[in-house]
Amino acid sequence: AKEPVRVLVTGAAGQIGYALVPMVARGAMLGLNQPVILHMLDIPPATEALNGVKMELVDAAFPLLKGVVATTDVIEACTGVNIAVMVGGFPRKEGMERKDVMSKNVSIYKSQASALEKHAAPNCKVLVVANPANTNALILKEFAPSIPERNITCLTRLDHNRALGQISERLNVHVGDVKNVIIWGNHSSTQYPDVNHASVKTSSGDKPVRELVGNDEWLKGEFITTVQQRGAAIIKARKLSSALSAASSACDHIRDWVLGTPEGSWVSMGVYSDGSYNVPAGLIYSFPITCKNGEWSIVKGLSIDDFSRKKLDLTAQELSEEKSLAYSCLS
Ligand code: NAX
Repeated sequence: AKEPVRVLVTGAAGQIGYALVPMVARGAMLGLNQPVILHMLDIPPATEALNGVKMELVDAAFPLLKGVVATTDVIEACTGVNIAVMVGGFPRKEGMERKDVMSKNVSIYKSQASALEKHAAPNCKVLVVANPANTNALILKEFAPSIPERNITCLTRLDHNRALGQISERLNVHVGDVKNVIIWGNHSSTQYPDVNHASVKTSSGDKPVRELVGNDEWLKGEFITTVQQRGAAIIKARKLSSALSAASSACDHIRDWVLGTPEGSWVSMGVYSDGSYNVPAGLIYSFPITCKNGEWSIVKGLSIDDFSRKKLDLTAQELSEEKSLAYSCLS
């Protein structure tokens, strides 16, 4: 039998946590033949709620779930974990300054970085979900210097999946037949959802999305803003932010990273920039990514037109500003 993989979920008593832990326990993240041990971390005010989630995990009698650690102790939570999904963070509340929210998250990610560095399993893979996701991941990277930078990523797969969903609805094709959209940049409203290299599988081969849609005005306008603002639309409808789609996309992100992307297709992941596509090195930026043998690589050599170039630069600019703001919170 396979050894269980230890999966940490921080913020596990929250909304996304509640949707995510049963998916992990059912094999949606690591496969249907991979046993798991869940490590759930939250903060002391959420202790009771966290224990409630643990009770439900026991009650669900998941065959793949070999153990549950539910704790408010960061070290206990991080010890021996192979995968860390960082969902816990400080939310922006009405009337708060950006800098105050940043400062709270910088201190959370700084201390959790140290705990992961000291106590996680070697080669632990980290996915940051909590906002500001790219910059939280960057802080985590800076304060866990012995964790290889290729092991620290942030979630833009939800935005990627939203883009696939919009194309599928527009063309009335199955979402599984749409591939190779790209989310560039920040998980924020400056992100650039790009369909210039996307295609749809048809009975007569793959066809470019741009050709099938045949309406550049929609692709350059409403499509982009719908994807950028989808999070706000969900909040308006549900009075709560996206949770099941975020949890499902987090599973997609880790599954593809560990088990590989299908031949000929890529996904979007926030990763440490190496300067590809003239994106400043040293930012956590979302790129088109393929994965193989547990390692990701940036898809190189795609053509970038003038329209796209401006959008790639704009979201990089925002990330550079966030980085400066985060650093100013450290002093
Ligand atoms: P909730 O407020 O429901 O849950 C957050 C949980 O984190 C709470 O239980 C809280 O007690 C816990 N927490 C706070 N500080 C902690 C700490 N220091 N250590 C451990 N746990 C801590 O928020 P939820 O809706 O679950 O969203 C979680 C995060 O995901 C938010 O930051 C949100 O902005 C972000 N999102 C990111 C997305 C992405 O695509 N990257 C999409 C969905 C979501 O908006």
